This record gives sequence, structure tokens and C-alpha cells, in this order.
Amino acid sequence: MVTTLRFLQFSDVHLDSRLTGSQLAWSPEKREQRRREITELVGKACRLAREHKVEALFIPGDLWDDETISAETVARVLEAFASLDPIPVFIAPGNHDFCSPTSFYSDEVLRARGMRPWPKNVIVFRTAEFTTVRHPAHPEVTVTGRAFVRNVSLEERLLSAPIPRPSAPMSVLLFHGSWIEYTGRDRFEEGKLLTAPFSRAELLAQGFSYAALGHYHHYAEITDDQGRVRAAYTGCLAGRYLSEAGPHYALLGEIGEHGLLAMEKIRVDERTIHDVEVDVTGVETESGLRERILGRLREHGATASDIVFLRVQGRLPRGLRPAFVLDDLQREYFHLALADRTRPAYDLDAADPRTVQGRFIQEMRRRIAATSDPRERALLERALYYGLDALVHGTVEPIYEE
Ligand SMILES: [Mn+2]
Repeated sequence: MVTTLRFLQFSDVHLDSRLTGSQLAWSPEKREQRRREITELVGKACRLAREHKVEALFIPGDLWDDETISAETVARVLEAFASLDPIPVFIAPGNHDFCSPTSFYSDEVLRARGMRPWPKNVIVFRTAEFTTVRHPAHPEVTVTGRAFVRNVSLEERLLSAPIPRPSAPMSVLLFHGSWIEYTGRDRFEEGKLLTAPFSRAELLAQGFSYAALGHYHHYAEITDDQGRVRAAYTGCLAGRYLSEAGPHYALLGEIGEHGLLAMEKIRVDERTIHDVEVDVTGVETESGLRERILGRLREHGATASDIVFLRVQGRLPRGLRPAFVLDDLQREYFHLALADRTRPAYDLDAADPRTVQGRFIQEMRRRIAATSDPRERALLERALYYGLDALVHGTVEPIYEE
């Protein structure tokens, strides 16, 4: 009888996702390259699973994006999983790779497209109800899971009542849903579904040895009162959006009867998204600007293979713009997008109320101070600088927009 089980867990790969509508402003070529890279990560993760001789692969959902997933990508995933045979791969489809009769989780769909069926070592939980199976090589280990069958927000508290299952020395749950106490950066992201919500208390009361969680995109773990890890989100396998800045992992772990005995977070993707703010106040030349920004990026740990979102703020001499050094910066990194929030270094405090300019500054600052609406404040602030450009220099360019 086993007393431990070694596994590799990853989820939320979102294969073939569009990567459009992002502040990272990918070009079509970069989007295509990034999609290909992310597909390759599944094969890389499977190689890791073999190298580390795991006894199971756990994928708690959002392996792909249903609207855009291609047959070609699915074919590669099927090959990667088949190469793990006899190591079982357990999949609990999430809201983005929901399991429907017309999805790629259907062997009929695969057959109709002339593709191989799901490999026999892959166990997909295909129903919205919880199902429990036994590990093919270790029958004393049960694995419980369910599927999303469409991409909708599920309000039901699926973990509030005990999930019926046979008793076993070791039990694993694969679950895709929203841990309500999660505080990661993607928690309140626009468009992020709150779905199949559950609390720490509800999950722990189920009494599983360990739960592999999917849906949120940053690593998070749930510990019991003894401090043992009883559940973990690995987060997405690779960053695609600004809300996914920072490192991402697959989780190599070993489960005992009451939680994880050991775990290692393994970085599979070679790229990291960096969300970096730099203040350029005091810089007076283009080369000074480049050095200030590159210094800040190095400090942040950004390397040539990384993806950078750069927020530049502060006061610059009028006529000096971060966009002037953009090409130089972009050459240093795989991808770099710039958000310019700098303003000209007008001395607002020296406003002389006897001049039109001075009265304009005073009146605009009074209005800025009086509003509590951040959007109105941003608008008034932009109006202040456009007005000063006009009054002081006689020319206005639309440069203070987001
Ligand atoms: Mn999801």
C-alpha cells in the first residue's frame, strides 16, 4: 500500500488564447510566437513529469481557450500526454476548456476530424457531477473531479455539502473554481468570473488529503490548522497578460494522507512579465532617460527573454519624451510596451496670480483638489498640461492620453 504519491500539477495554460486587447500591445507576430511557445510548455511539463518519475499528472482546468483552440494544438497535447503512458493524467475541465459534446474533450469530435482519441492513460472528468476514480496503479488512492460543461458563472457552492465518495487512505480532489479568500492580482480583474465559489473552511471540511486547484492565475495555497498544505493553485503555466506579471510554475509535489509532504515550484516558461514603474524626474537628456529606465529594469531583474510593461512617470523637460528611447529599449527585451505618464516640468507652485497663466494654474488645481472622481481628476490634470503647453509654448500636441 502506498503511503505517498508523487505528482506534477499545472493548469490554466489557456492554449491558443487570443492575446489581444492587452495593455502589453502584442503585434500579431509576437502573439503567434507566444501562442506557439505556450503550446510547447505542455510538452516540456510532460518531460519534467517523466524525469521526476511522478505517479500522476493533475490538471485542474483551463488547459485551453475553447473559442480559439485549434485541432493542431490539441493534437500536440494528445501526443504529449500519450508519451507519459502509463503515468495517468487527470483532467478536470474548467470554464475555458469546458467539456461539451462539441468540444475537443469528445472522442467523437476527434474521430470526425481524423484525430487520435484521448490516450488511455488520460482520465478526463466529463460530467458536471463529481466522479471518483481509483488511481490505476494505486487503488488505495482516489481522485475526485468534475467538469465545467459550459463557460458560465456558477454561483452554487459545490463544496458546501460532503461529496459522496468511497473511503480511501489517500484522496485527491481536482477542482476548478474561485477560492473566495484568494487575494492574487487577477482576483478583481475585469472579465474574471467568480465561479464555483468556496471557502477554506468548506474545502477543509471535505477531508481530502490534497486538492489541486485551478482558475486563479497566481500561486496560492490553503493550509489546515496544523499548517499542512491541503490545496494549491499553481497559477497559470505562463504569463500572457499584465495581471499575470511575475513568476509562474508547475508544482512537483508529494502527497501524504494529510496534505503535502514536499513540494517544489518549477518554472517551466523561460519568460517573465515585469510590470515596472520608473520615475524620470530630474532627467535632462535622451541618454540620461535611457540609462535611468534601463537601470530600473535591471534592478527589477528583467532579462533579455522577458516581457516588460513600463510605466514611466515624473516630470521631464518639455520636448523630451520616453517614446524617443522606445526603440532602444525594445531591442533589449523580447517585448516591451510603454505607458507614458510623464508631464512637463512646469513649476506649478511658482504660479503668479497676476498673470493669466498663474490664474489658470490656480483654478485648475482648485478643481482637481475638489473632485473625488479619479476619472475627472485625470481629465482635469490633462487639461492643465494642455492649457500650459498652449499658454507657455503656443503649441499643443495630444501627448497626455493613456
Ligand atoms: Mn478558469
